[in-house]
Amino acid sequence: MTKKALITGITGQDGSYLAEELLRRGYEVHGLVRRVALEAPERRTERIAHLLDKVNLHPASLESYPSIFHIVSRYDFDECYHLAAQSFVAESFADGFSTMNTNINGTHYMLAALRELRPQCRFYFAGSSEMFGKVREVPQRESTPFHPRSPYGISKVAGFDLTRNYREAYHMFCVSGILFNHEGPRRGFEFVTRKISNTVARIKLGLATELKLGNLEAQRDWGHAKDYVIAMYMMLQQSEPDDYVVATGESHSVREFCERAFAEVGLNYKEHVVVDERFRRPAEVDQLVGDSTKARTVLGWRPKYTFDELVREMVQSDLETLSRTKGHEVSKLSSSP
Ligand code: G4F
Repeated sequence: MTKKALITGITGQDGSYLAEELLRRGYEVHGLVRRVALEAPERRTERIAHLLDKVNLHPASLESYPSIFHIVSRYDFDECYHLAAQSFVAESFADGFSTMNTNINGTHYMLAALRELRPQCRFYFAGSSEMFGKVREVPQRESTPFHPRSPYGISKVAGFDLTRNYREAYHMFCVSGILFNHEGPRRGFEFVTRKISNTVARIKLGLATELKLGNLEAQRDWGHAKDYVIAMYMMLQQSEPDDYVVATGESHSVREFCERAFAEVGLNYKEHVVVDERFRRPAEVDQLVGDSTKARTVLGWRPKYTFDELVREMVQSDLETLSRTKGHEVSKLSSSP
């Protein structure tokens, strides 16, 4: 029988790659989206524009239990991937209350609705390496204690604890993926990798001259989102529910990311990157690097993309998109009277 999956956050980077992966595997894919997304689909469902006739979108809000309950009551879901969240760490410092509300209550609502209506549905929670925060050991693995450093990180620890509690208390198949940073050409512009790749392309095309960044020394374990959604799927196919770290095991600084991205188009980052204190955070997570031995041995997961391939794909993709737009603008200008 065709399996039914529900993805919250289907319009985001991970949701769009996951929807593609599940459709490829023959799933009936449902997505929970905010009503505004359905009202302005050309902008808000951009990442899944090519899938719109293949997926079923349902309006609901993570802040409203009745709206979630209603969707869950209508379909007999086999799997639920809960990816929706306020996921920008800097924004969580600006408005910690909204981040906590959406991320903690939203997760609790999903779990409570599933427990009530679909206790057999397998549940994936998008945990984060931000939960390790001020890291207690290097590299970080499943047993590393959490020490979150932002309202976002705190909300993810709460979501992780809720997920484990539903597993232990109600014997539901609930798992958390502790995913380290995962990027790609569909990444939002507010995150550092996309900010860099996009600005590099703009500088190359003469549309900008400088790139303003905060902490250049922060180190992250950057993988490709396409590889990471496969790990999510694998976690829900196991015989027993468990939590897994998903990471490449390689760490690079923001500075190194800049160096590689500018080099990709033959430029020197030192001539364009400017440190702007406004982009520093009140509390920083200095170094993240994951040990994904458990995911590699138990799930058989491993990343395909290297760091260089990731940076290249992001820069080239932005260059192509912007060149097309720029070409379009130039031809519009030359054809105007
Ligand atoms: O790209 P970022 O904003 O990602 P961050 O904070 O590591 O969080 C991302 O990964 C987590 C997984 O570990 C997710 F849970 C989370 O939802 C999100 O996807 O920042 C990366 C680093 C930080 O140290 C930041 O301080 O880059 C540094 N940075 C330096 N200048 C900057 C900038 N970050 C941003 N966004 N913008 C800057 O101008």
